[in-house]
Amino acid sequence: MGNLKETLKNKIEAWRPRTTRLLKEHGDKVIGECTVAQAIGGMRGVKCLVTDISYLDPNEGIRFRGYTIPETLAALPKPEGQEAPYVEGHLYLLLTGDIPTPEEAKAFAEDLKARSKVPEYVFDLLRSLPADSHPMAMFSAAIVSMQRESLFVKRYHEGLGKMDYWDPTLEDALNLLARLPTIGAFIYRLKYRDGDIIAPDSTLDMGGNFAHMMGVDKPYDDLSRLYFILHSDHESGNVSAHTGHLVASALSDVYYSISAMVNGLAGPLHGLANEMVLRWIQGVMDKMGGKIPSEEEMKKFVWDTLNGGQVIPGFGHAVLRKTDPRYMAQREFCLKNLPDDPIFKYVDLLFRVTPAILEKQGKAKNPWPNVDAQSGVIQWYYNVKEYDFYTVLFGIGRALGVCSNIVWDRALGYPIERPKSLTTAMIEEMVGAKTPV
Ligand code: HAX
Repeated sequence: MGNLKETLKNKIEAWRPRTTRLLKEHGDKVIGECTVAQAIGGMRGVKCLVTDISYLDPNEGIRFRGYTIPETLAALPKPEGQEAPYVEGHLYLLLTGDIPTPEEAKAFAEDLKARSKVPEYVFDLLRSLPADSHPMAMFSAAIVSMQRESLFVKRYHEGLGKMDYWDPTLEDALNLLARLPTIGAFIYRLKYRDGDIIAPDSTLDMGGNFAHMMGVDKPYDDLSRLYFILHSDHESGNVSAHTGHLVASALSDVYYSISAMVNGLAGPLHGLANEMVLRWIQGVMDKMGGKIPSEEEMKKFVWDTLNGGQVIPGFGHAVLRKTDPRYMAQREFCLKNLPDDPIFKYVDLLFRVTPAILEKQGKAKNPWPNVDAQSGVIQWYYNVKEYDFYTVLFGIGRALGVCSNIVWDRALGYPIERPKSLTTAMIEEMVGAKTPV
C-alpha cells in the first residue's frame, strides 16, 4: 500500500491549508440558509456538509472526483480481459482523486486481497442468528462484530495525535472493505444456498472474487464490478453516507460507522427500494399471470399504487431532477445482456409510463427513475432471486465511498457533528405564527 498511502499523505498535506484558510479567513461568511420547511422537512437542500469525494448535480447526476459515470468507467483500468473496471481502482480514485495506472490498480488490488481474510468468529456469529434474520441485519451485525480489530481505537488509546487520525482510519477502512464481499457472499450462500459456502479465490480481483463466491457465472463478475462502482458514493447528504459521517464524527471507528451506515441504507425509502421494486413488479406479474401488460394496463397499476397512498419504488429523488445516470448505466447493461428478459420489459414499460403519471399527480419533485429501479432486475436475471439480499450489494458498494469520506474527515480534522434544534414554539415565535392565548 506504500504508493497509495504516500500519495494520500501528500494530498492531505497539500489540502489541509485550504480547509484551515477557509475556516480562519472566511468562517463567518454565509453559504446557505435554512427555512422552516427545510428544518421540518428533512433538511432538504441545506448546504452544511463538505466533501470532495463526489458531487451530485441535480440535472447531470453524480461525479466521482470530478468524473461522470461514463468518464469514470472509461478511465479506470480493468482486470485483464474484463469489461468493467477494477473496483479497487475506483476506491483508489475516491481516496486520492487520481485515476490509478493499471499497475497501481493491480498493486492496490493485491494489497486489499492480503487484508481480505474474514475472522472465523464472524461466520460463527452469522450462523448463530435466527434463520429469518434480514440479510441487512446480518451484514450490519457482522461488521460491528469486527470492531475489536480496530487499529484506530488501539492507536487512539496509545495517544495518537489528531493530525495522524487518518492513518489508522485508512488501515481500518481497507481491512473492512477488503472483507465485505466475502461477508456478503457468505450471508447469501448461508441463507439461500443451504450454507454451501464457496471459498475465495486469491487469484481474482474484488468483483471477480465476489461473483465466484456467490457461485454465479460470467458476466456476473463484470456486473458486480459495475454495481459496486455505481453505488459507491452520492455525495454526503443521503442517509447512508450521512449516517457513516455522523457516527464517525464522534471518533467512533470505521466498524461502528459502517455498521450504522448499513442500518440507514436498509430503509425502504433508501437502499431497500431495489427490493421494493422487485416486490412491486412481481405483484403486478402475479396479477397479469406472467403476461407483459399493455401501456394502459401498466398505467392502471401505477395509479392504483399511488391512489393507495404508496410510493412507486425506484422513482423520485431528493436531489436529482433528471433520470439517474446510474439507472442509465444499468439500462445499457440490460439492453446489451438481457434485452428480452420479461422483468426488464416491465422495467422498460415502467420507465415509459411512470414519469408522466407522477408529473400528472403533481407531488414528486422528480418523476424520473433512480438507481434502484433497475438494479434488482439484473440480479434476478442472473438467478440471484432473493430480493431481500439486494441491499447488501448496495452496502458493499456504498461502503467504498463512505470509508473514503471518513478517512478525509479525519485527515481534515472535521469536528463532531452537532446541529442545533429549536422547539416548535420557538419557530412559531420567530415567524410570527404564535396563536395569541
Ligand atoms: N412515488 C409516489 N410519490 C412520490 C414518489 C414516488 N416515487 N417520490 C416522491 N413522492 C411524493 C413524496 O412521498 C412526497 O409526498 P408527500 O408530500 O405526501 O409526503 C412528495 O412526492 C414530495 O416528495 P419529493 O420532495 O419529491 O421527494 P423527497 O425528497 O421527499 O423523497 C424519495 C425522495 C427518494 C424518498 C422519494 O422520491 C421516494 O419515496 N421514492 C420512492 C422510493 C425510492 O425509490 N427510494 C430510493 C431513492 C434512491 C436512493 O436513495 N436509493 O438508495
